[in-house]
Formats: sequence, C-alpha cells, structure tokens
Amino acid sequence: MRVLSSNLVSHLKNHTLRSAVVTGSVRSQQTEPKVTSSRPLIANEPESPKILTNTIPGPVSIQKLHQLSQIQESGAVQLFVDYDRSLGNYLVDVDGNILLDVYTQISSLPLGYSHPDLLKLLDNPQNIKAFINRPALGSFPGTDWINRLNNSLIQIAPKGLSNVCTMACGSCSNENAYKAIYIWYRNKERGTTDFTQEELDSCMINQAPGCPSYSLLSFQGAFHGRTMGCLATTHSKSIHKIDIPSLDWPFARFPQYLYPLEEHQRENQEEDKKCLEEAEDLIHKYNKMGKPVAGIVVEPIQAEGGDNHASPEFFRELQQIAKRTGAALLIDEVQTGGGPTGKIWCHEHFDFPEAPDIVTFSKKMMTGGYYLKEEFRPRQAYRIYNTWMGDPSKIIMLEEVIQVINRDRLLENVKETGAVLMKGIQGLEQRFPGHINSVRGRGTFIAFNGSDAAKRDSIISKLKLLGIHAGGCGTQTVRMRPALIFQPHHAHIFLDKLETTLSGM
Ligand code: PSZ
Repeated sequence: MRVLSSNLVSHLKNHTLRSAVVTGSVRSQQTEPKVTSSRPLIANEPESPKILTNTIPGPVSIQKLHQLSQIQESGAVQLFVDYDRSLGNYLVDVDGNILLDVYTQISSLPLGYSHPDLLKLLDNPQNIKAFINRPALGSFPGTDWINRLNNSLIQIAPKGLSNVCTMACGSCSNENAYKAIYIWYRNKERGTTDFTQEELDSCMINQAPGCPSYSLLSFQGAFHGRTMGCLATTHSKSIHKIDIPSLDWPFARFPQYLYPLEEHQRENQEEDKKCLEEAEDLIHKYNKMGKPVAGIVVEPIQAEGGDNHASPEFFRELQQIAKRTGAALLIDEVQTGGGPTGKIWCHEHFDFPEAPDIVTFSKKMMTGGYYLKEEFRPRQAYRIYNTWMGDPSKIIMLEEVIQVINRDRLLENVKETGAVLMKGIQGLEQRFPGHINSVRGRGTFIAFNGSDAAKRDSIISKLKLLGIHAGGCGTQTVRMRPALIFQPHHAHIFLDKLETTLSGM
C-alpha cells in the first residue's frame, strides 16, 4: 500500500478556521465581515431563545405525547412543534418555548423554518399543481421535469457525475444505489451477453447464479439507513439491527482519531493505515470466499456513529483500493450533502483524482436520490424503479434553495459561522477540559464529546432548558447541525449558553 503522507491537521480540525482566515472573515481579525454576518438573513426572526416551561417537553407536549402514544409507538418523540410560529433558526414548541435549533430536524433543513422564498413558491399556481398532482415520475414525468432537474440537481452535481436518479428518502437512495452497484458488477462479469435462462430461473427462487452472492464493504460505526440492505451496512447502534436478519457482508474499522489532531499526527496516520489495510484485506478475503465485494459504502463524516472524521488521504486511498479490487465506491452524503461542511458535497474536501462512482443524498437536498457515473445505469427499464421516484414538489423547493444559497452566499456564511463556532468551542474546551473534548468539524458540521455519555446527555438537556435545541450522536458526542442560515450572531448565542452550561457543571 502507498505510504500515507497525510497532514491531517491541515485538512481537518482547523479547516474552518483556515478557510475563514483566507476569506478574511474571522471576527477576531476585526475586518468588516465579507459575507452576511452583520445582516440578519431572516426578517423578524426571534432575537434570542425564550423558555417558558420548567421542563422540555412542557405540559402541552407531554399531553400530546400521551395522546399519540395511544395510536403509535412514540418513544422517539422529543417535543411537539408549532410549525406556524417557527421561523428561521428558531423552533417554537407547542408550549410556546422558543428554541435556537442547531439540530434542525436531524440536519434536514437547509433554510430553517418557513423561509420566505420557499413560502413564495406557493403563490405560483403552476407550483400548486405540482404539489397536488404527484406523478409516478419514472413513467409519467411532467412537461417541466427536465428543466427542473437541470436547474436543481444537475446544477450542483458533483464534478464527474453526470447522471442522477431521484428517490424519496436517504435509505431508499442507498438501497437502490446498492442495487445499481450489483447490476454494474454483474454486467462487468457477464460481458455483453444477455441473461442466461439459468440466471432468469434461479433468481426467481432466490438462488445463484441469478442472485449472486455479492457483498458490499462498509465500516464500523456507519449509518446508512434502516431498510434491509442498508441495515446490513449500518453498524452504529445495536437497537437498529436487533431481530432483523442480515447479510454476511464485510465491514472494516473506520479511523478513530485522537484529538487535538495537531498533537496526534503520527498516531492518526498510523490509524488510517491500519484501517485501510483491514479494508483491503477484507475485500480479498471475501473475494476468495465466493462473496465478491462489488462496492464500498462510506460516509464522508460518520454522522450517527459519532461524527467520526477521516482524512482526505484516507478517502483517496480508499478510492484506490476500490479501483485495485474492482469495487465501486459509494459516498453516502445523506447527512453531509447540501452545504453544511462549507461545500455542497463534503467529499469535495478530499480532492479525489476522479469522481466517486455513486453519491447518495437526501435531508438538506429536499429530495432523496443519487448521482452516478453513466456506467452504473442498468441497461433495462424497471430494474431501479418505484412508484414515485422522488417528488417534483421537492425539486421545485430544491431549485429555490439553490438560488437562495447562491444569492445569500450561504456557503460563505457556513464557513464564517463555522469558524466562530469552532474557535468558541475550542476556547471552552480549554477552559472546561473535564467536561468536553475532541472538538472537530468542517463548516458548521461540528461536534464535540462530553467526558462520558452521562455528561453528554446532561449537556444536551441543560442546553435545552437554556433554549438551545441540540442533538447527540455516537455514545458521547454533541453534534451541531444548524441550517445554512445560521449566522455568527446565532453562534454567539449558542456559545454563550454552552458556557453557562459548562460553568454550572
Ligand atoms: O436518529 C437516527 O438514528 C437517524 S434518523 C435519520 C438518520 C439517523 N440519518 C439518516 C441517514 C444518514 O445520516 C446517512 C449518512 N445515510 C442514510 C441515512 C438514511 O436516511 P433516511 O433517514 O432519509 O432514510
């Protein structure tokens, strides 16, 4: 294996700081911010959080939770939201509490709540028809569908990926992308010949050769969804997997870095190397076992698993392993895509010499789906297909989201705000090393660890009572997932409340 000449530090932890310095927009430099920091992006947004109840969820949420529990399992419900009153970065709950939302519906609101430009879409009668006439897109696309795709998904396609397939959610994007990989792999093996009768017959009884014993390599700590195929590649929490039959597919260790990165370069490079060797060894092992590895699936930042980062060198070498072993490389950008890392696609930070084979998305992209190289298109219709194949109304919204991102320079805003957050949390880490550690991130996609799981949980619940709605991931991580309209003045409110929380511990 190529020796890794990584400089993790320059690419990861300080990434946000460095990029902000380059644009001259860090507050401490006292230069006039170049971007949007002084001008609120959302008119009439609340100025600060306001908490009215002694507990969150408050009494109204609790009462509704009780009612909902009569109808369905509701253990994951945190609170009920008043979406009429929620605006911008502020979520208003049914008890009237106003919370600064840095979790944003599990990282899925690009422009926060009730963005005026999205609301305006409903003034256009043409759009209303698109909202109420949901087509079976794979068979009956509308007149404007091609334009819509060109103005949205194609406009922001990762370099080198010219094809796109829309889907409803993240899991179904991954699930279908896995199928695209298997079809591609089998085509390579089969050459140009058609399916044999034996293949056609055996697939009907779930047997080889029609259903080949291919596998997909994933990573420990990964989250790719909860549907059957995806679940075989998800390794974040046992509660997601328990009782569900799974597949014998290989999974390798994902790097676990020591922080601060600048003090652990050697160990972390070593960690990259070990994980990459394990991945390549596993692929060879499974290939020999008769379960050829057709693809590798990986998140650019393992999100649910605890915001685990790996270096650009790790990802570039992983791509080389895929090439050497004939496997496809799928980058799951469901949580990282759409701008929170300061680029539309997180993998753009990795400087891949060529595009990954498939990139899946959902969440901030409004629609699910995946980009693919043309060779990953099945040659026959209906092999990757479902009723809706996405939803044109989501594409109309995405089109608008992209325009707002460009007009309001939201990627610059993310970098600038990310730098403020990173600097502030690092400062708090230095003051409260017994409470938090391992601050890391790109853009506003930032996380830090509590000293243990209980401390993390306590930080999140104390923050909530101070009006900050934050989320956790992994075993002891607090994650920041604000909208792209989260500005430096919001970051300062967050930092202030985090400081109060940590001081009181
Ligand atoms: O709390 C949780 O466990 C959740 S709920 C949704 C997610 C985690 N994440 C969704 C997700 C993801 O983060 C990555 C990287 N890949 C795929 C998925 C699945 O997307 P959905 O939830 O849209 O099916």
